[in-house]
Amino acid sequence: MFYNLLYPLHTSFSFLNVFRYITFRTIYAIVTALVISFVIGPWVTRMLKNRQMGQTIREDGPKSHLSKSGTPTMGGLMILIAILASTLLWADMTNRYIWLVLFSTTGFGLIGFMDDYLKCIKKDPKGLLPRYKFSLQIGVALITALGLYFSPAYSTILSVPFFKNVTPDLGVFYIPFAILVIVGASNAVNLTDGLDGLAVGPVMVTAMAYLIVSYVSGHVDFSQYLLIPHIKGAGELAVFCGSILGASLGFLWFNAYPATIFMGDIGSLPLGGALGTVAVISKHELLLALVGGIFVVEALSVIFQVVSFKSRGKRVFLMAPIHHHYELKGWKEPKIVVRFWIIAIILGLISLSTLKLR
Ligand code: 57M
Repeated sequence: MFYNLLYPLHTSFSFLNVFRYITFRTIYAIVTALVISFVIGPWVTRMLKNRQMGQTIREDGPKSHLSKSGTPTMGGLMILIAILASTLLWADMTNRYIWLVLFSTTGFGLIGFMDDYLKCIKKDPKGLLPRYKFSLQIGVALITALGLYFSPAYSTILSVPFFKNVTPDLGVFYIPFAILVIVGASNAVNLTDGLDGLAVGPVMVTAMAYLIVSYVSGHVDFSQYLLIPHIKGAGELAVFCGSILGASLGFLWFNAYPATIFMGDIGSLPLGGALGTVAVISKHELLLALVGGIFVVEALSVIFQVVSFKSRGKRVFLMAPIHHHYELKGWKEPKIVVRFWIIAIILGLISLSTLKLR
């Protein structure tokens, strides 16, 4: 909004020219989202506590979690407010991709809210039934994918990490593929969100990586130099990724072990959906599986566990998702979380190297 309101005045006030730069606006989007999270964090926590939006802890999980009972959940509300406000302030609001990603983030946020509302306010332990949750997720992702598919000059060609000459064109099948990436990312982040700070750390690493990817994809010279697809207008997504980064960092202040707030589905579903949408728009869809490798491993651990238990009657892990396996092996929660972050950072660095290694 600042870009749309202030930049046009640069002919009279030359210092306003600075609003033209995506780098400048991205840095301030990070700072704005961070400050919003810090400022509203205590208020959101108090409000959720007063309304008794406390987490009920399952008895069959690791016993160390029982002491977390009553921790306010739905802290994702502060993440969402910070991301949306900061993006609205700093992004170019005439950019189509910004509206698409805001739509998908808000859509997944509403689905998460419905689930949390049923669980925490209506005290229905099942929450939103999986078939409804999944159908709504597919609906939001479908609208996002169609919005992209019908964007002018949008390409349905995939870029494959490490292989610049492998460029399959999915044509109309790009739509289900995009849905798979967006819905998959949303659910994988949700499954990862089971220890203090566990999901938000890799979310920040992924947002940082896509901040860089979308900036270079949207830049004519950088994209040509790196031989990556040039997506006109995708650079603005750096501002959005900056908002995710700032909002998540602010949330981590409260969610760090021992957490005083959990994000709930209202946080995990939109964060994953947003990252999936950015990956699709910036045409680095497959890279998400590498940079978000922690989310992939968490989701795969559940799939292997369920398939193995159903087919052989045996478990692969002591408990799935995999972070519970390490808890039951006796690792302390902060150790698991920090080690998963270290892996996420390494994966983030490897992912960025694929921009050059082709
Ligand atoms: C959400 N949510 C946490 C919190 C958070 C199919 C099955 C594998 C699904 C899976 C599941 O339900 N996953 C999705 C995981 C829950 O956290 C809440 O949920 C929000 C995210 N949606 O924001 O509001 C608990 O996680 C802990 N937590 C923290 N710190 C945080 O910052 O400590 C969360 C955030 C919280 C808190 O204890 O209560 C969750 O784990 O429920 N189900 C499971 O993960 C269950 N696994 C399982 O049943 N495995 C089976 C099969 C089906 C694969 C097996 O291995 O045999 C475990 N979940 C729990 N207890 N709680 C089982 C035991």
